[in-house]
Amino acid sequence: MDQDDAMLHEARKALMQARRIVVFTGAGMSAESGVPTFRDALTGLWARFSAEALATPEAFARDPALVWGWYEWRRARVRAAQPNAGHRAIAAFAAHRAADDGGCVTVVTQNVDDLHERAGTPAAVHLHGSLFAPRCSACAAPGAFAEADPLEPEDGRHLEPPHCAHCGGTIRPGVVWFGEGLPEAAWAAASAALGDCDLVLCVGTSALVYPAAALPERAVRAGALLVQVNPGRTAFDALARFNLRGSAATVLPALLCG
Ligand code: BV8
Repeated sequence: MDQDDAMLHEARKALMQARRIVVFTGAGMSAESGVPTFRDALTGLWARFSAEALATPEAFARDPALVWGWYEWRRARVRAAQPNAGHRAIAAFAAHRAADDGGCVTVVTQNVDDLHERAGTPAAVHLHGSLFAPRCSACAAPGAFAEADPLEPEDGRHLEPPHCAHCGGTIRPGVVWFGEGLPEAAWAAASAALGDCDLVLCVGTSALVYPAAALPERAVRAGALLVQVNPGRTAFDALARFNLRGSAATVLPALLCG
């Protein structure tokens, strides 16, 4: 058994012994579904911008059509994508645990796609919102998309956002932009789950964005064990008991369903 297999085997034992597990995911979780990671989503029209520059209330105020076009391009990519074997392994593992009362599994994600839900994880906690929950930037009323199925050109386009049926305000994406606070309910649910877990499984995150990245840190300080799945190095490497260097769709089925 080579070293990687030995580590996978030990990580699996730790998962089997854990009772309260949180799966904490980032953009890498959806990469093998064809959804570009946050920084990779800067192609075509947006290639000259930084993600942090586009995903801000200031950018939307300055050029709503540029930002709305970016989010409709990303929504089109997600609608064309399918959950991968990693998403499905998490959903199956959680269902299995719930069925044989082997403890609870909570999924907390930084992703704004709906691939956890489409894989069968109904109650994923979205810390940074969703691409599928537009709202009015003036009265916060839920908004509607002009097209249910956006057909966005490969290189993107400027696209005027729709207007609110109630107050005529500009509809904005239902995501959390840099400089904005996280949704209170999601933050409370994630803090409670990570504050009380005995194992956190971090998948496909660079662990650079706060306050989200502080949650697994806090869990480890409270005694939880951190298992990481990522082909690259991240800010969580030093915190992790097991660093499984591989992709979500290849490692998670072996780790959770092997
Ligand atoms: C706030 C939604 C105040 C929008 C997102 C403390 C220290 C430093 C900075 C700050 C701090 N506190 C606050 C800040 C500022 C800022 C911040 O963190 N900046 C960073 C960049 C330094 N935080 C904020 O602004 C937050 N708000 O603080 O508000 C406030 C408080 C109260 C009241 C009012 C105001 C808001 C942050 C949320 C921003 N929104 N998303 C959108 O999606 O458009 S963040 C967005 O970027 C994602 O949601 C995600 O969180 C992040 C991207 O990170 P990852 O998901 O990790 O993805 P990344 O591309 O970086 O890495 C991919 C990883 O996957 C890599 O490791 C790679 O190796 C791996 N990988 C690749 N392929 C695979 C894989 N892994 C597995 N399998 C594969 N196949």
